[in-house]
Amino acid sequence: MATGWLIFIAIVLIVVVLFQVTRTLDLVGQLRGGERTTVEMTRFHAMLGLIFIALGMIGFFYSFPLFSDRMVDKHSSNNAIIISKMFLITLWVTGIVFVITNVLLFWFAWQFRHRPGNEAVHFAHSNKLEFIWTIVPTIVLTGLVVFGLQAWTEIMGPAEEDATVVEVTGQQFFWSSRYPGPDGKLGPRDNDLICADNPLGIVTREWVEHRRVTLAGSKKLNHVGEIEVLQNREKEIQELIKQYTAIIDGSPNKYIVAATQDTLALIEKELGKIPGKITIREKALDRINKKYTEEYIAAHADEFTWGYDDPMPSEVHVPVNKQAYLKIMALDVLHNFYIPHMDVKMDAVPGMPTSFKFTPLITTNDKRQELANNPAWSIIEEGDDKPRYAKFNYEVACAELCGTGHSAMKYTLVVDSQEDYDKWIAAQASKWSQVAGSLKLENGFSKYAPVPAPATPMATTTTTPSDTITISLK
Ligand SMILES: [Cu+2]
Repeated sequence: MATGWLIFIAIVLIVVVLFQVTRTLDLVGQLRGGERTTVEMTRFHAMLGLIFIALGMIGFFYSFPLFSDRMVDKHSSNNAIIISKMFLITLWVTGIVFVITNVLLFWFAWQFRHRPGNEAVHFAHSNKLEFIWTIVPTIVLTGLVVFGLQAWTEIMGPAEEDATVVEVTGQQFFWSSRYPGPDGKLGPRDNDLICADNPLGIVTREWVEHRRVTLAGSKKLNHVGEIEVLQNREKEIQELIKQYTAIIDGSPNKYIVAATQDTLALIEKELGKIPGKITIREKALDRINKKYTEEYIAAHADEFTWGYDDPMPSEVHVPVNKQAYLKIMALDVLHNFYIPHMDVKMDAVPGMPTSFKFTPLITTNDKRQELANNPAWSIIEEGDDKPRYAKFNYEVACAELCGTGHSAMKYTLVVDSQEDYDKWIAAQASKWSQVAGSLKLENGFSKYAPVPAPATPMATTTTTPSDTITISLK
């Protein structure tokens, strides 16, 4: 640190000295007058330019080996290799152009400096020059774009047949993941079916009926739907407004009046929002009723069973050295699924599924072993019993500012050996089939019976938590 400051101060002093020398020469020249001084000054300045570019170039090339260890981490995925290859190609091309143009710039200033009898050539236009400086960059840039497109398709193109498919969904402020179960198929999703019990809106016969019941209510199940709850709340507030207004008009106590006015303002605000909430639910119910007719359900009977066996684990696991294909979605605002170690980053956009693929090259365990050699990772932090490397995990971070909880929106990626992965996914699937089994229809529709919860008029988003369905709420 101290050396850095010393070098900085030395450079500043050299600049000051040069400035003073120039000024002195200038003043001496003014005293002497005439052409000789101009020639000397120009020569001096052109020389400074040459020194500048020479030192600059030495510094430029010296910095590469000096900082190379800080530039790229050891590659943890094939994407890192693809991207750093592209980066190196671009660096070489632009580096060569940079060196040639800058050396020429200062060399020309030296070579063609003012000298007595030296006349500059003037020409207004040259087709040949225009042609050269249009064609050469065009060819070079086209080449770079083609390399870029190649890298793009390698990361974004269709996945291999046997790739591990994972669906991740971002919402304020967490990630959830879903795997195709033993049937190898991810169940379809529908945002209209999203409720507290079915946070991803997975489409099965039961979830469709569940959402109908939670929206419209059911006499048979003794359950009041969300729409009715809201309507009741609306009436309740209107009644309260009358009572509060009477208090405000009639009370002689100014403190009671003020407090009542505050409460009144709050419930009026709530009342203002209710019609919008009702409309959203009515529209969703309308779409559900129009779409999921008995004929539609019968025609898609197969598809509607895919969702039963899809495990939704609390972290993403993928096997090493095998392609992983990630389907990315968002439920509310823009998020971004970013795994720094794997060099993958993708926006999660509501209403527009995105995807990418990558092949992890080193398991989490091997990465820990690798980090054990790094002094910074070998320390045991206060309050811990293990060194840092033992707790290393590939971290997924939301890379799109998405609200107040953005910084906490993290997730874990575990790269397993094929053997470990097979065990893990089998355990997930069997765990899931036990709970999801209770969702399946046994003797037709009547088997489905959400346990009705007493409707609470204060709650505006009441759903029916039921023994058979809350399992998806992990
Ligand atoms: Cu986010």
